[in-house]
Amino acid sequence: MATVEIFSAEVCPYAHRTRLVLMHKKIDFSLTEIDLKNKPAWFPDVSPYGKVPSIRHDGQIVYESAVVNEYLDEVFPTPALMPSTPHGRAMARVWVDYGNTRFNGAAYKLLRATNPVDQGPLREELDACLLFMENEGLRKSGDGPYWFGAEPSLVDFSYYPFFERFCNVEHYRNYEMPAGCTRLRAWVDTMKAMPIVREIANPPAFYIERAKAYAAPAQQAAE
Ligand SMILES: N[C@@H](CCC(=O)N[C@@H](CS)C(=O)NCC(=O)O)C(=O)O
Repeated sequence: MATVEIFSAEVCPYAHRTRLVLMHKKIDFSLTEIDLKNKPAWFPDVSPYGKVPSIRHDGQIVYESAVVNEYLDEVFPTPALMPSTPHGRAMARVWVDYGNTRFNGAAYKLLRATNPVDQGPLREELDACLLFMENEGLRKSGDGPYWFGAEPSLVDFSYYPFFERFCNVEHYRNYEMPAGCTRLRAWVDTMKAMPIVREIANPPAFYIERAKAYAAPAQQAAE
């Protein structure tokens, strides 16, 4: 039996985060794909919130991707995915939180806004989030190519899945990252080139098709 079981869904960026952490650390794991539209009756036993990802390790369940990833980093300490100083770790948690509470929401709100009148302020909100990540994050945290310098961290694996899905706002909202986000663009390229990222990456068409139901419901109804 594998050391860790992950309950996952291919489409889910949060599960994608944890899959990358498991792979980067070369943890022996098995993956159970959950159909989120038809969850198995036993799913609440392994995921009390009813969401992916969750993991089972040593007979115990851990859920919420940010918590799962820190748990994995603690239990399987090499290669370390948190900075070595208390302040570095605090900042890593700030950036994971920024993704969860601000950036991810801004991107999804724009994608879900089918009314063009609503889209203007949401574009500005997403611009502001990306510029904040560029200027307060990448430009202040080191020379790259990863978020905190030469080695990847939990911050890199927490953000990357949302950038693999960035094609959705580009496709459905004709959105472009602000021109000033040069470090962010270079960071995306660095992440996309990682062998583990490439191993499980999906092409833009995979995400664009799955986002259609909420990003372009009229288009879907017409088909
Ligand atoms: N805060 C959670 C979010 C996880 C999440 O929203 N997962 C979605 C799929 S992307 C899910 O399982 N949704 C099923 C549901 O809510 O019924 C985490 O970081 O793990």
